[in-house]
Amino acid sequence: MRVFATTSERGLNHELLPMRLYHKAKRLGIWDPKELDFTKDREDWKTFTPSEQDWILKICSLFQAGEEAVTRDLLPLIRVAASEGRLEEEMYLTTFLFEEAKHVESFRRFFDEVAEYRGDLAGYHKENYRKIFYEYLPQAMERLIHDPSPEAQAEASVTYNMIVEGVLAETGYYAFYNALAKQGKMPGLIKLVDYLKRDESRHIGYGTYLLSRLIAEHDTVWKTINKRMGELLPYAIGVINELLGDEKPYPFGLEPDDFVQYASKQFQIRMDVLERAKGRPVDEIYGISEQEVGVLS
Ligand code: MN3
Ligand code: FE
Repeated sequence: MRVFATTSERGLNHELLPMRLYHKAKRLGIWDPKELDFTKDREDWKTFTPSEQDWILKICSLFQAGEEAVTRDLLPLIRVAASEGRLEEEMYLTTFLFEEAKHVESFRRFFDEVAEYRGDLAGYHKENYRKIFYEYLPQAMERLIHDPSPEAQAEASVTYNMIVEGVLAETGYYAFYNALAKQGKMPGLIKLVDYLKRDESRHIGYGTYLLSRLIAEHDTVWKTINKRMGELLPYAIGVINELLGDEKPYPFGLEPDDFVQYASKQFQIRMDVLERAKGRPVDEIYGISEQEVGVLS
C-alpha cells in the first residue's frame, strides 16, 4: 500500500541539504526575467565593433542552447528522486527546473530585444560544444529513464552539475564579467549573470550533495565519477577555446590561458569536495553545510 511521507511519522526533513536549498530557492529564485532592464544594453550594443557583437552573440548562443538543454534534460533525474521516495530532493528539484526555464527565457530576451537577432545561432556551436550538449548530456540524462543505478545517476550528475554547470557555466560568467562588467557595459546582461550565478550555486550544490551521497552509499561510484570527469574535461577545455575563437587580438582583451586556468580551478574545486565524501557517514552528507558545497546567499 502507498504510504505518504507527510501523513506518516516520517514527515518532512528540513535538515536535509536539498530541503534547505528548497527554502532558499523560494526566496532567491523568484526574480522575474521580464523585469531585467535592457535599456542601456540596447545603447551599448550599437557601440560595439562587428567582431565584438559577434563574440557576444556567440557567448549568448552557447548559454542559450545550454539553458535549453538543461531544461529539457533534467526530468529523468527528478523522476529518479521521486521513484526513490526522496520527497525533499524532488521538492527542491521543482525549483531547479523552474529556474532553468527562466534562464532560457532571459537569454531569448537578449536576442529578441537587445541584439534583435532572428537568424539561426547553431553555427556558433562548434565540435567540442556539440560533443557535450548534443551528445554526452542528453545521453547521460536519458539513460536514467531505463537505468536508475547509482552509477548511471553519478554519470548524469557529473555531466550535468559538475561539467556543464560547475565548469562551463562558471567559466562563462567569468568571461561576461571580464569582457563587459569591467567596462561597465551591458548592465542588464550582467545583472542576469549575477542572478544565474546565484541560482546555479544551488544547482551545483545539489549536484555535489547527490554525488557525495552516492559516494558515501556505494563504494563503486567514485571510480565512475573520476572516469567521467576525466573523459569530459578535455571537451570542456575545448569549449572554452572555441568561445575565445582564434581571431587575434581576442575580443575585449580576453586571455585564453587565464580562462583555461580558471576552468581547471573550478574543476579541481569540485573534485576536492567530492573526494571528501569517500568513507564519510551518509548522515553527515545529509547535514552538509551550504557553505561546504559553495551555495551563495
Ligand atoms: Mn541555468
Ligand atoms: Fe542550472
